[in-house]
Amino acid sequence: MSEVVTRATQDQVAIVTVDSPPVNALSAAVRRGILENVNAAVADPAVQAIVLVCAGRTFIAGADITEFGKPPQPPALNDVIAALENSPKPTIAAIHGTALGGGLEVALGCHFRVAVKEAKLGLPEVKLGLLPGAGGTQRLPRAVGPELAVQMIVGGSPIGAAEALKHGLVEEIVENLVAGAVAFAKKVLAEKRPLRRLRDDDSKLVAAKADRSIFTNAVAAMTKKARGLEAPFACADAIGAAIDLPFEEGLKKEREGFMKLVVSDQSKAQRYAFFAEREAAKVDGVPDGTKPRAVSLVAIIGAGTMGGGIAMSFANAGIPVTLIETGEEQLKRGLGIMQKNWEATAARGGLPPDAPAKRMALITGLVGLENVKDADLIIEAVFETMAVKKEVFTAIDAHAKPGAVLASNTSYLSIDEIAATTKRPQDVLGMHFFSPANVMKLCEIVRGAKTAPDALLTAVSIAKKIAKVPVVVGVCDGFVGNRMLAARSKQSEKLLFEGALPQQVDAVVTKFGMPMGPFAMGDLAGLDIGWRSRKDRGIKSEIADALCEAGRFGQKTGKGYYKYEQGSRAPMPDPEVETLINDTLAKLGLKRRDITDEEILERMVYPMINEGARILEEKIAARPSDIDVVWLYGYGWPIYRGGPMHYADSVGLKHIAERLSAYAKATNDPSLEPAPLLARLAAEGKTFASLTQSTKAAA
Ligand code: T1G
Repeated sequence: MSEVVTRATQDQVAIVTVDSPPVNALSAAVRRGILENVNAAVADPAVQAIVLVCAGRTFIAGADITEFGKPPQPPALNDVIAALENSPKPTIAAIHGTALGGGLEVALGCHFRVAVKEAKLGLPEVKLGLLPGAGGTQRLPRAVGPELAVQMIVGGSPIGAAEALKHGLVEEIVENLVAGAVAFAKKVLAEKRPLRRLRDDDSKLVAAKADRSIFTNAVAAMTKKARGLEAPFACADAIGAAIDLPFEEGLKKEREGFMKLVVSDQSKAQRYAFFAEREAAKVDGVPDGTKPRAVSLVAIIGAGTMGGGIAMSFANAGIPVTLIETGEEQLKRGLGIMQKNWEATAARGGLPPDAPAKRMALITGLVGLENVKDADLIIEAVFETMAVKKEVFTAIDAHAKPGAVLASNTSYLSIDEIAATTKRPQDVLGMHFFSPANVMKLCEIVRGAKTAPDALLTAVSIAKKIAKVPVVVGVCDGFVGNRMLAARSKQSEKLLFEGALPQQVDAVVTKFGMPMGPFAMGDLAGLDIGWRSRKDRGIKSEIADALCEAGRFGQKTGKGYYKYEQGSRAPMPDPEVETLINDTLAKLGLKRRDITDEEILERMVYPMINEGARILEEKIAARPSDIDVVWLYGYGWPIYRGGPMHYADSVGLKHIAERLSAYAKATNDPSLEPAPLLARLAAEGKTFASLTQSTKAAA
């Protein structure tokens, strides 16, 4: 019999327990175990009802994603579900933790579901570029109605037990999981309740069959933000089949949709991103047994845009914050913005009405750096110059308690140089958040030369606690993300000098799937910032300089690379800019040439990949997938392309190396020559992913 699924009978109720850590995923062994034990319980005359429950921290969290792409092993999940649904004895799923994907589909195959109040139920397959492939698109609409089914399947977010009860997805909330489920089973038997096979119950589809707009409106609302993605629309089609077709035909449609997506590049990229995010949190070079330090109070220095956003992230996670500013006025302004942000979210229904007050209560605003004295973690988010950083770190070094972790939110500067101003460089590191810090998920954790392993683990674990995605990076100018962005910005500027227009470059980049192109981004950030720093450093960028000399600083002046209508952030191409570019090039004696979209895309992406290879050579990033996680969660890289390094492997490193060499010669820019690592992998016909595979194989 199965090792991962066991069965015990209690009071005529067979309790089938899945125990396959970490998340009871539906591996072949688990599927076999459930099927064997359900069949045995059905055949056992001493059994009147069957409860399916899981050991460990959660109910089944889905199919085993690591099995995708491999030859399928029996039994098929649909056969396991059919055994539960066709059982002549009541089958009850007892849910705790997260019933997700195939796990919820198994529960939907049961006649009844009960859950503890903390449980979450969802079909997140769309986040893996898939659709629920074991009846979820046919049974969930029958359980909760098409509207909520569309939200849950096309959106991919789970619902809580209370909402599941309200919509009839679960029959009862139980205090104690197993005892509650057994009591529920006894009630079903005592009341001779008819066994509810969702496949036979179209009652919740009637309204949508009569008025399809119930369904199409829900789909329209949920696919508004699905630009470039295939799975959300395939999910909607499958749910549509539940409304239009008999169950078995709908199931067939679902299967066709699933089989198409599971082999798609998009799903491969999204599954890669799932594991990449989890790999990123595993820090190399930390001795086994190293424990993170306890953090119960955080001090944040600076209540500006970044400091305020960071403070909100901690309060959102229930962690108290001391917010420190140089004066009452700055403090008041910072606290005011945080309150307004929370109130706006609550007004949109994104937070319970009392949340803003509760979260504000976790923030203590104080003036004076001495107020860092009780904090376990101190995050500095002040003006981005080394002089100011050193002044602040000298002060917090004097006041902070022993064992506190000192973090800088710098996005460029050397953590080693900052750490050297303190007597405790082992406690210093970078925690680089992205704006808006209360929204963006990425946190680059910058490991200094002297950073202690437990300090590092403290930053990684606290970042996860505040729902950030931590990636550990080394010290260099711009760390991983901004360093690669600089390589792209250099090319976007050169393309203008060679003949492209801002709107052409931005159109190529957004068509590729990025949220915004380099020139619209420049206008958003403000062109005057780069202009002032160029002037400070005595360097020129003739086109950008000419724009600024003409007062075109971007959105803030209503004109930059684009023009903006009053109150609008929509970039509109401006013929004045083309004239300005032509005049500037004429003065420099440069001629414009036609540049293809293909060349623009390659020169926007390949130099970044090349820089990524250098970052790996220098061990600034531990693995290619870490670089991808940085771009996915910090720069809006389209999830269905998996990240720059994964994308490079899908294009082929040989082609990329050849194109880079060609551009290096054509534009007389040696920095475009392929990095040694890229050149080697290309020559050996290998991929970036092979680097991690060989490391894992060696381990
Ligand atoms: N398959 C394989 N491994 C999984 C897994 C899964 N479904 N879910 C998690 N893991 C591994 C994960 O890689 C990590 O491993 C460890 O478990 C802990 O995970 C037919 C097609 C459940 C909410 O999309 O959302 O069903 O890094 O770090 O933060 O229709 O894991 O320790 O080696 O994330 O507590 C649908 C995916 C699948 C849910 C727990 N299901 N999982 O979060 O832990 S497709 C999902 C999660 C499907 C059917 C279809 C989360 C979690 P390692 P963790 P966590």
